[in-house]
Amino acid sequence: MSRRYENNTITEDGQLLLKKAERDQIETVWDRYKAQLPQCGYCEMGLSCRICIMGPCRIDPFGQGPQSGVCGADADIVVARNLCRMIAAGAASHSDHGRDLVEVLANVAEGNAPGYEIKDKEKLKRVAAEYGVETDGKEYLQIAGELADAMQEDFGTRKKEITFAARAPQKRRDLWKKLGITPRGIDRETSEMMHRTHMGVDNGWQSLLLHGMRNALSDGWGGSMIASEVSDILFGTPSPKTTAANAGVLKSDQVNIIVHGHNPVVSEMILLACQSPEMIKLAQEKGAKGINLAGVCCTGNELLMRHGVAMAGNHLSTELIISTGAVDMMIVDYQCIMPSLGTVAACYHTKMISTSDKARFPGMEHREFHPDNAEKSAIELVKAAVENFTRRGEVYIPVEPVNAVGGFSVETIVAALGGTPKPLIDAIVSGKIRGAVGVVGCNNPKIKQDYGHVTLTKRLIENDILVVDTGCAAVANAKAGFKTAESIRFAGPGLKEICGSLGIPPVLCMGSCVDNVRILVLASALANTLNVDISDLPLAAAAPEWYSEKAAAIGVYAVASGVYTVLGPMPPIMGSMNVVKLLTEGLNDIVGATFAVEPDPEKAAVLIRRHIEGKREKLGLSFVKI
Ligand code: SF4
Ligand code: MSK
Repeated sequence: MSRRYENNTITEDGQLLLKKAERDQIETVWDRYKAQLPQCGYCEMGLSCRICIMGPCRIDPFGQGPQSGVCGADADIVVARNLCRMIAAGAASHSDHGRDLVEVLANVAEGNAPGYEIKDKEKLKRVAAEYGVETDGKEYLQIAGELADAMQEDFGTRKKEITFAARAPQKRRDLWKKLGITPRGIDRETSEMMHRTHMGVDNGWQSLLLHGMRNALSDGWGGSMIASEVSDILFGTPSPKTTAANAGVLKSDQVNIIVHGHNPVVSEMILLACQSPEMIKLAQEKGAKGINLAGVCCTGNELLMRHGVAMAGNHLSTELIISTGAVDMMIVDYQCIMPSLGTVAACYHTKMISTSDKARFPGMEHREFHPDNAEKSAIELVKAAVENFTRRGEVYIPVEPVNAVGGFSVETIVAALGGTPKPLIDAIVSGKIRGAVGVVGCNNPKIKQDYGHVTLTKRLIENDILVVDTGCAAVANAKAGFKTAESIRFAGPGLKEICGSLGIPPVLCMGSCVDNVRILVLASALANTLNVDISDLPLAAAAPEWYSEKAAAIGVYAVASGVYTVLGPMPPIMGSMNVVKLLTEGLNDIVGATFAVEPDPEKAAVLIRRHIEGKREKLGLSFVKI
């Protein structure tokens, strides 16, 4: 295989499909990245500002040129403002996804969402109780309606604290209160962030960053947590499912439909339509053996968690999956969908469909999904995909799929432990498991695809550190074969023993990007059992290949919740040493956790191991000096 392809991705399917894409003269994300080089140094350092029309302005990092923008903002202010706007955009994205689910819940309650139902009634009651909704003697649909109303209030109504903040350990909540960063309302914190970063409002780089934490917390303990919980209520709380991953999940003799994006509202209906006997019969009439639904990115993770639907790839795979020529239809909702996909699809027979009123793409047909028409639209789309099967040309599916197990919700993990997190704590105390790390986030062409996720995960599990993963990292680790019962061979002796006795892999898939909140809930359960704060635990997070504003918000809510977080790619902050020092050192004294940036996953593994052993030492547990 040419070095050219090996430099872009570690995956075999990716390398083979890159070769095909080149032959088919398809421009990919790697070609476009190369064409952008060298990227703007001011922007990379966070030193350019285009917030107002007196600008755009640049601050000279070498001290030779201007040291402030036209308004007088210096490097610290410009860098902090830019970072805070990233956080606001990320928090808005995941939280707006959460709002869409609440609207579906409300429509189900009103009987306006045919095809949708309340799948997890017990969870509906549990969550309703957290919101103070009386459940005794009420019908489920009434509870659903009242819960949807109460959740809507978390978005906009003036409050002292959003509801799910009560899930955090008391010590953490007290700290947030002391710092004045308790999230009050989901939309409110994002809106205030945009206000503060307007020219002439908050020009304290420290106070801006403090509010950045509050804004991110409103996502982690608010919008995203609502998204995960309502998804479970509507579509079922995940439990372990066998599945498969990589481009080999496409089938040459079946109609292949790919769902891409984030929100399960569309993909769940597409799944039902694919299972319809009428559609399967139609597919057979057209010469196909059946209908094969697979996912890419997080909407795929949602289906994998609840139904074991296979994953064709992650963020950087999306163009390559189309270049197999085997995709009869790709249906997208929103987030992380490259605007290039329509152009790639035009080279093949693939039909591209956009479905959200807030997300349009060039080269895609727009078929808007709403709760009242979703069931009918899904059938129409699957029918169109089946009919498109007959237009297929040459198909190239270069690899066999890799088996995996997914679907580890907190409920499942606790059930596997016998109904309480105590066995996990015992394993940590005994040192058989040294700690746990959330490996999360995207792909980014600046890092060889999947190299960061897979290398870091491998190093952690072989050192007896349990890995939980989400998002594109979860797909990378599935493709790498870390998620079957046999994968315990990659684990160190202690982790191998524990996972072997529980029958679970050493890398547990906890879902999509919004499902990072499941990790927060698990961390809180561990902290509460031990009566300590999250920051006292031997835990860490890593986003080895992140690219997205949503990942910025996730990283900030992880740190603000007390979790040490190692980023692969450098965020645009190098223009201000004050901001860098605060994020990588100063936050330790403020929230008990910091960021580190380390693009080399081998070195990131050492940083994380050192951190975990340090926490073990502080807790009085056996520790190793690293
Ligand atoms: Fe320039 Fe200040 Fe306007 Fe930014 S806000 S563009 S630094 S004048
Ligand atoms: S899809 S946010 S590329 S993880 Fe959630 Fe993947 Fe990152 Fe999107």
